[in-house]
Amino acid sequence: MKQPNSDWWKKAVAYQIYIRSFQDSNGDGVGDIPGILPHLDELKELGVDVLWLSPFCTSPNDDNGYDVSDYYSIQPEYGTMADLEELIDEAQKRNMTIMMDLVFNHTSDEHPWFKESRSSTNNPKRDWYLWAAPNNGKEPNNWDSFFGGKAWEFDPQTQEFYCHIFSKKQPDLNWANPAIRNELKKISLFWIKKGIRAFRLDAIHLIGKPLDLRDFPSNTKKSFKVWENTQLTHTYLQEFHAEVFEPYGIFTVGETGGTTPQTARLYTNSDRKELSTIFHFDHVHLRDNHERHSLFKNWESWQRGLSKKAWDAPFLSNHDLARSVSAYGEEGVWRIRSAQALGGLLLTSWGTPFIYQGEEYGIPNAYFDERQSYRDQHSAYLVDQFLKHGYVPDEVWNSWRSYTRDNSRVPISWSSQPKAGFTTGSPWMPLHPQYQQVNAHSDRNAEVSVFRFFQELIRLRKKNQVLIFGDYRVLTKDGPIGVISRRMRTGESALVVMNLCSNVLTQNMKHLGRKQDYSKLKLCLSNYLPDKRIGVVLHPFYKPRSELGAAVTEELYLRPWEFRIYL
Ligand code: ISL
Ligand code: CA
Repeated sequence: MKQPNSDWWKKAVAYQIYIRSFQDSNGDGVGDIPGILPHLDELKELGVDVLWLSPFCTSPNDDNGYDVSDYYSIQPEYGTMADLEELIDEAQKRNMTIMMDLVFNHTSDEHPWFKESRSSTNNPKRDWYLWAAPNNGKEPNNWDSFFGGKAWEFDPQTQEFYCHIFSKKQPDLNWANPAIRNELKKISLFWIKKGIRAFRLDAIHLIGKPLDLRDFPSNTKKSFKVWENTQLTHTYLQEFHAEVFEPYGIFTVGETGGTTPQTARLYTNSDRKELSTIFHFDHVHLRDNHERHSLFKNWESWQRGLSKKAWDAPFLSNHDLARSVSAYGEEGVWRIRSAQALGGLLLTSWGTPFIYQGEEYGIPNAYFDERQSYRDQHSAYLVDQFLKHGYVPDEVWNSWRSYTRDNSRVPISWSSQPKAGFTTGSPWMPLHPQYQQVNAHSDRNAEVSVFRFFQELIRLRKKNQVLIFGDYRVLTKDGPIGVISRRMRTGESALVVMNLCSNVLTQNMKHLGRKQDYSKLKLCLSNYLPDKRIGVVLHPFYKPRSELGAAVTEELYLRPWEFRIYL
């Protein structure tokens, strides 16, 4: 067992497994818990320490497990409690920790609590959810749902509305009721007893809804602001910290949309005793706004914002987003180099980095040709809304293919074998159209490999604490060239240099930072160095001007998507 209160997770690298799409073990076409076991060794080889598993509790699957109907049992299609216990054990043997995804903002409408709650206005569990009488025959207030439409559903039986910030099959819990908070603590302790030492807290920024259920001000476009990241949310989290997280030394990451570096610090400043760290989403909107060239600028502003007294949980993709190489890199000739460089940005960041399954192989978006290949009904609903509002169908279709969260839910391409090595049956969602060329097996055996570069990055990060704890100073702010200086009080320092675009660029170092901070450093990693194992120069068009051990030159010549570390 990990030592309570030690910050072991600060040195950790985390990896997200979306169980459904990771590996099927029994041929039913759905990824499952036993399917994870045979991959533990390669995850260990990669260097990851924490495995975040997407929700595995029993669920009617309106939202792939983010709608829980029983917090104490395992979704049958994912396996049994014994399978999960075995996974926890096997992970522990390898010194890895399982992070559980707690979906506590809402339950499924099929959860027995909700069934009771909706049965009558005086049921003892009525107050476990958010019910309100109609306002002039309409919704009680003007709150919107993230999945489109209003956040209220009318229930004919008792003639009142219940609140659902997500789908109407995901009614929101009433956190103001202490009975609910006690139930949720009991659930957390049940899983802690099973050996879980890390939690990801789903949509946790939404738990502190204003008690008066007030309207959002008419001058804000969306209602999200009134119930996001409120003071009440912090109060509830402090209670959980004292009673659940702190006593057992739990690593927590809260999913907190709508945060700024300032408000993020309220959650993660350790003095406030709330969460170890949070996921924030500023950078994921860059692509929607055609601003992905400003990734570095956005990224470093958060890094600076959190690098004092707070801890970040940097990520580039997850099960709700497009593939990172498609969103911020290049899918064509520079796919591999850009996937490597993005991995570099991620794995040298301040905070506990989260890799999303498949990112370590540079898997791009799938871009299916048929609409019926996609599965997520909530993104489909949004598309229909756009069409209804007169958007051009081709444009909607193309942007859907780029943005839909189904992109990251396509089953992992493990090999060029039939069914991509994911299943022996018929997969729950179509396989990646490129799986024969782009897959885990071919990447690991290629001359230029994303996996091996990630592995090298993690190895260096763990060996050189300056890459984890060193003071973070950014020397170029605007990108696409990023230069970051890291420095420990002991004098140990590092220089991280990256070119996040497909052009050759040069960077003059003359007036950048304090020369003494990096004049003695030597190049120890680049994605353009000859691979030691293969012993060849990897890119035929560029001479390797940099050699291992080279010093930082006054003029840095950076190839497309080159990523370097000097130590
Ligand atoms: O709050 C947001 C933006 O400000 C949203 O992005 C929100 O955080 C996000 O949609 C929440 O996602 C999580 O909860 C959902 C589930 O569908 C997602 O898969 C999950 O990651 C409902 O449980
Ligand atoms: Ca299965």
